[in-house]
Amino acid sequence: RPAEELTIWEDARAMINKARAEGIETVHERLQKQTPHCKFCELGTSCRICTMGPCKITPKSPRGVCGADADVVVARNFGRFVAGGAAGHSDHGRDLIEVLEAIVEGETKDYKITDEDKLRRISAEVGIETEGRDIKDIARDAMECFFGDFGSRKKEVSFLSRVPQKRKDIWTKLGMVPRGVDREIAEMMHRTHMGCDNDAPNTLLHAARTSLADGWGGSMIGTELSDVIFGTPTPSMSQANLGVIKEDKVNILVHGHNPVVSEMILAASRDPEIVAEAKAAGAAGINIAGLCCTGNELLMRKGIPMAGNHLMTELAILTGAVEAVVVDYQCIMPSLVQISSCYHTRFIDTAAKARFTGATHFDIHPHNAYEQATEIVRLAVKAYSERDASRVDIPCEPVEIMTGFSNEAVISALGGSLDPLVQAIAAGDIRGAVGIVGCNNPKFQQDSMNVGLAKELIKKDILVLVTGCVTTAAGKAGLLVPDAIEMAGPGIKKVCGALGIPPVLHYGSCVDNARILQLCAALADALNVDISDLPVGASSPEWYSEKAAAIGLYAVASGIYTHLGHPPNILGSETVTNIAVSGLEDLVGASFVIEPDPVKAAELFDERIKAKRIGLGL
Ligand code: BF8
Repeated sequence: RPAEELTIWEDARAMINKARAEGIETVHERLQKQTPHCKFCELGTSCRICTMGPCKITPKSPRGVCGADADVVVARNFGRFVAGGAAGHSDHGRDLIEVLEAIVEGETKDYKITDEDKLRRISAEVGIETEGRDIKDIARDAMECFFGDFGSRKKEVSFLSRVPQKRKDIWTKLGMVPRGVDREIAEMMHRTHMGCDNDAPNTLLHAARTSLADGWGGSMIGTELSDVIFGTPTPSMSQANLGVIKEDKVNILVHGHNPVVSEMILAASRDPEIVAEAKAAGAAGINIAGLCCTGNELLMRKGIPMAGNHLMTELAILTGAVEAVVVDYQCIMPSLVQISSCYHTRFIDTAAKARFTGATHFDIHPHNAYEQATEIVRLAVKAYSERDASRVDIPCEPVEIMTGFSNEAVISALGGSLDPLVQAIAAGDIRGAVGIVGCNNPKFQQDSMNVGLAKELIKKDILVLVTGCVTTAAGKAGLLVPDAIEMAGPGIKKVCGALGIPPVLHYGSCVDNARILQLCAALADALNVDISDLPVGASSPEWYSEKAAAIGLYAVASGIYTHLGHPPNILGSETVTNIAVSGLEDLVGASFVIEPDPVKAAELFDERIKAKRIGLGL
């Protein structure tokens, strides 16, 4: 298919065409070779859970060898899918606790507690005594508390202290209170073993519980401790698109999710000795740019520019100007190793749990992180001399973006409380808010829905918050700058114009969706209602990953109406599908809605928000 059909972006089109001219395969060619996909897998009706099978459910053979019908098979598959996503986010969160542990135990000089106030604040929230105590003692208690949230000895994860009582009551009634992160994930694996949970609705309730352990547990811990260790984001300006890669500099792209590695690469790139080495090699300096969520982490806290989102990761290397891609984990296509090998690009992996055949491995831990990072940056400097100038093509100039909207930053911009936001919502200037989050998926024209939906919503005076890969999409579309109010309705224009902020706010990485959960909880408390009563929604238009499914489900289970651009692989069960798109509404006050057209999706949000505003008497 022509590049114009695959993506809305000029920089991506140029690189797709370059790949084709150079005979380099990308995700788009591989998708074509994999199409048509297995129908049973698409419907969720193939089962590979035991060796009496594998089975597929058909009209002629409506039960697997064990006797499971389509409902059970689909629910089991979906449950494990969500558990995979919850595990990814939460294991990331655990890595932050381990860094905090290394700080507390004096095992690292490379990391420190940067935001002591935040550590005191979140510790108090989870019941730790903070008054008059040394910060290291508080940190030790926080570390123990959060490690405990992963285990089996608690009745609920600690940040449930942030959940409105009405919501907690719903979860208690449904047996959905998340007790421990690892516990819910392990129990999901247990329940979906042959011969356990053979009742689809019951399996789905536990899938929801597992996702809540992610959103209010693993992800929230990840976000909050990242702020404690690396600083709580404040608004700043940066740039996005492939134009952030600089022809005259040593370019290092950081890719993956956890700021633990990328922050060290950034620090090492500023080491005067290494910068001098880069200059001696003929470069004007060292340039760090982000991809995907670790890019979001550096963008939020340090204003580091964003080279691209998920479907830009292969294409960024095709500029021919990337000396090194340094990865931690998640959403890193293994194809990046092959594409790097077509150029002088060094592909470096850093996590024992995410090794890539053909990569150069650096084993990064809290005690050696900075020293390893300096070696990595030096490798990139060395690679610079091997760059083939005739193959370099940086196809555009970067666009400006505003970033750094943590809840703390928003509250401070509002003068110290959420009241002005509540008033703007009550007055109807801001009619509601929708978080647009998640991925790219080569099954869709890249970013057409991510951008299309954001544009439609702000026109309707619905504030948009973006995280994950939607960030770069919104940024490239010019939506992340204060001037973008010109594309918004009159109410948003008035409120965001007065505050000097964009109508689309960058709220961070995918684990940072926990920030949006916290904001919703605070708004519900301010209005003395449940989260499901708020005029808010969530959307993941172009999602692909297990993590996005976990996010979608914890949003719904938290009472937030959630739109997806395409369904998960559940359509083979009417029972499961009906629960997802309507049954959950009765149980948790929100459900999923599937709509591939961004204009129609915006209309659905509009109707929902209208109804919720009427419900609140607005
Ligand atoms: O966690 S948005 S493609 S990079 S899964 Fe992955 Fe999706 Fe991007 Fe971040 Ni989130």
